[in-house]
Amino acid sequence: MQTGSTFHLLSFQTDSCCRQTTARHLQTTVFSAYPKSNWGSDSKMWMSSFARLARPVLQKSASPMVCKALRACHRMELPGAAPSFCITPVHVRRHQTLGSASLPVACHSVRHVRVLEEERLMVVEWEDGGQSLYPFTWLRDNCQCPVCTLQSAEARLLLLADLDIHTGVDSVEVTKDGKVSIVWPEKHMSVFDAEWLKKRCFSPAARQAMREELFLNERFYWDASLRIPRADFHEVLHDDGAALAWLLALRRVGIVHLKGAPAEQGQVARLAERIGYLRLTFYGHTWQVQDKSMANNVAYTSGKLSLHTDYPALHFAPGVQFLHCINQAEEGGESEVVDGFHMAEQLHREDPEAFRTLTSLRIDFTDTGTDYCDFMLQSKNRIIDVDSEGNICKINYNNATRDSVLDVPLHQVQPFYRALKAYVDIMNRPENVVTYLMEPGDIVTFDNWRLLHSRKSYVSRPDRLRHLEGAYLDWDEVMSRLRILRRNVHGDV
Ligand code: OGA
Ligand code: NM2
Ligand code: ZN
Ligand code: ZN
Repeated sequence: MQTGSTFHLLSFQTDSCCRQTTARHLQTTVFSAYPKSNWGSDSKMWMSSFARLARPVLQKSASPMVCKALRACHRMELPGAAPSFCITPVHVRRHQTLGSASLPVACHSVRHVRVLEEERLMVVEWEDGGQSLYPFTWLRDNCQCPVCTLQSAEARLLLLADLDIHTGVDSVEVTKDGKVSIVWPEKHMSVFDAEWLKKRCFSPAARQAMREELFLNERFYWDASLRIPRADFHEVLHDDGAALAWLLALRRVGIVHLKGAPAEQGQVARLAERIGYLRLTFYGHTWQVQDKSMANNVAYTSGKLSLHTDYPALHFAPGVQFLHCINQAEEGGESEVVDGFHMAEQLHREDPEAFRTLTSLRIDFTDTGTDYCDFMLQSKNRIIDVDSEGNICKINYNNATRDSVLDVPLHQVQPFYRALKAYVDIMNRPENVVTYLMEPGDIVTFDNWRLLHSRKSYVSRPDRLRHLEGAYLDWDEVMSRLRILRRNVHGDV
């Protein structure tokens, strides 16, 4: 998968004025913004994005799941506040998927089943005319019977030592209740549910749909025109629909403001408990951002913090960050955020050489001190991390903890600085930066693998000490809660 380029698309808002937007208008906007030459190969992907984007506006054609998530999204708007879940204009990553979150739940019936002996494949022909192929080995490995599966744990009992990876089959048939049954040479029998098989089809499209359903990797890229999604703190704590909308936006947009928390310590821990558990680091279970004497971190001063991700001194930086404003400074202390993935993609387009440098060199970070206990961290991280398919997946950059040890060949030192400057210059452009001022009771929740955040310097007065409380979580736990909420709210996944 190439690293996707972005397309300036459409004005997409879920506020009342935009709900009046007609399908025709949206369609025109979407397609006129999309390079015509790409309509052919990508039109399917594009239509799925279109459906996903347009549905909140159209509502009519939405699946029950999307409708419910939507209703929850609308609840995210606060009375009297500016419409919150607005992304105008949106950059949507070209790598879009057939996200099953927006796919209607279909009923798949088996018309016929047969085997290809030579290839050791079972062929399922579906009522809708499509067909799926399943390797014998995979079918035997995934037998769902109580001997092969511990049903209470939904976990495999069958040992790999007992799996014949060259197995044949004796017979296959469609049962009266529409399932697929297989008799194996050792006379063991497996019965597979049609819907279960369909979801596990090995076609690229089915795999992509499943991947999106499980991991929700589709993202909305944004710039300075983003209106940060908002939700009510207490609603998120007590209402599953609101919590689901919060986490969906956190995943797709990367940042959500929660309003209305009590302006006292302990709230980020409550919020973390809504998900599961928080991520302990050397700065404690939660940590207090204040101007401290003998500060063990530049964050604990009143100075400016340039755009950074937290904790690149760890090889596995925290995926999600909560920052709760308990007290704001009288002067200064404003916050800024940028979409680090979008900025990296822009760098790729403008300066591919710099992009290659930042995605290949492993840069040293360090953090030494005492807090929860004493620590002496060293890490080597790529500032722009890409996965095996070339997709940007994590930003690791804090200029304060970037080590003076720079373990790169001499001739790459200057190119490294040039590349880093190019990336930082792009993210500092006013058209890319969203600025806001946190007020007591606000909690900003954001994707620490994707966003870079900063703070302007502030003036601390003894009677009005600036105080934020922070906590980290990891994406595994957040995604786990998101899947459970989706299942509970929609009951169909
Ligand atoms: C931090 C940080 C932001 C702020 O503590 O890492 O980014 O507004 N703080 O103080
Ligand atoms: N704090 C806020 O990378 C960093 O050191 C970020 C972490 C001190 C927990 C700051
Ligand atoms: Zn079995
Ligand atoms: Zn920070």
